[in-house]
Amino acid sequence: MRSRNTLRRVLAGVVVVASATAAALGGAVAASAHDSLVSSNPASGDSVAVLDEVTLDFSANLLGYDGGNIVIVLGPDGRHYESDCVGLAGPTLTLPVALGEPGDYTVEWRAVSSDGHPVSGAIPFTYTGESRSGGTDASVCASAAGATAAPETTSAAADGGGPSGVTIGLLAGGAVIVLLGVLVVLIVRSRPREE
Ligand SMILES: [Cu+2]
Repeated sequence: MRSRNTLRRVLAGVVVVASATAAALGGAVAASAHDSLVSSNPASGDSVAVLDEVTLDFSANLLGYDGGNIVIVLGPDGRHYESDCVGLAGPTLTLPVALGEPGDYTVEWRAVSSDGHPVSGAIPFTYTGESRSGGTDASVCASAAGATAAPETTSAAADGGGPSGVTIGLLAGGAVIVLLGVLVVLIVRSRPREE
């Protein structure tokens, strides 16, 4: 009876600790927000006659994971018009571009928010300048080329990405706590009773 009561008490303690940790984690997650795109050149819907560089300014410094921040520019023909990899400086992403035919272009971007979550979006703009030959079938940047399909999946997962990350974190945290609890129970049970 005695050891069963101890077991019950330990299990109750584990539940309390697990709930408290989950609440604390939830609070911490709610307190931190994803960084958002503050401004860009070109801005959504802009018409530009000259454009050598796309810049995206975010609300906080992005994380510089290798290949984590990706910006591509797709032309009216669906080809790529980046001329180099994207550069990161604090909260700003800069992408050199060489546009081709006049028409509708789209900047597709994905960035790693300062809280570690990916954010993404698309900026449509119109190029009205002179027609030039150019464009490539894939990105000239290796990390962006490897993730050419990424903008679609990430933009779909942009809002779902955060919560699923949180869920995974909570599940992992919960699992660790449960394992610790089981360990404690096993130790308590295996300890010889002296009385
Ligand atoms: Cu976040």
